Amino acid sequence: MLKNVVAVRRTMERSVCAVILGSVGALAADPWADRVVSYDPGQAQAAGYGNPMVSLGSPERFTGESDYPSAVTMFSPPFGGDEIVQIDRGGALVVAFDEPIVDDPVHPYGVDLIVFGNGGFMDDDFPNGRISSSGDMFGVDPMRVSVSADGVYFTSLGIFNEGFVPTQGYRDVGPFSGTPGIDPTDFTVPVDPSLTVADFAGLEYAQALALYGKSGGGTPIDLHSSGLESIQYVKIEPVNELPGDVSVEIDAFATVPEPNSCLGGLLLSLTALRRTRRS
Ligand SMILES: [Ca+2]
Ligand SMILES: [Ca+2]
Repeated sequence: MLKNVVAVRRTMERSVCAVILGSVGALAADPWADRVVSYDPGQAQAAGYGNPMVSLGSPERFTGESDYPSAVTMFSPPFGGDEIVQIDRGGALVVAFDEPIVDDPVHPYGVDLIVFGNGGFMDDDFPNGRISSSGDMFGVDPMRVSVSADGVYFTSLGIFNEGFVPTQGYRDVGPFSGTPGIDPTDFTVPVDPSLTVADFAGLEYAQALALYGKSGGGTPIDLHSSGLESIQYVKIEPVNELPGDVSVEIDAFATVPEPNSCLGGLLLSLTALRRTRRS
């Protein structure tokens, strides 16, 4: 439901200042999706949101560079056509990772994969950042997530909420900061998957941030129900059996690194390499 998101953004009246962003380069190994295998935009994908390559690489930490620059926060999700890709009714996006994503029960909360969309909380006290007592959100859409080890046979993990928990790019920025922070969140740390919208309802920004910890949000996904030891392919589809606008927007995919790792992603890839050699 992209239109609502853009509409909300366009009606926001706030100071706009030009920001030149230095790129935040990924360190060493890469926890993000590496290749687009296929993309079918579906029936009525919104113009300007049809580039699946934007789902590769890191989730966004900053958005709206050309018109409404803002740090990505729980109130200010990414909205650019160079940041998110839309999948409408009947469509699908399939991405591949170079390294296997392992179903590892010792991952935090058992979460192995995190999917980032474009959901956000409505600000009940704009621009100070307070979630309404009913937890009103925008951009959140149900999505079907399927996974595969070989790219041929896919197993559905079920339906998840794209956009919940909203992406948070930094721990030290205001709800609509026009400049990036200096304390980035960790997009490979999942939020507690038992969190619901009700847990956020009525919270002030700082209180809601506390529920993230170091996490940058995203939809936390446990691969366990697939029955697969590891996977390398992820498919995202709208829930086509629902009426109305079923479109889904995807910013990025992240893997959760092996625990007890001081170098996080680097060791994740070494582990994957070792497993590959053993098999
Ligand atoms: Ca969405
Ligand atoms: Ca993106």
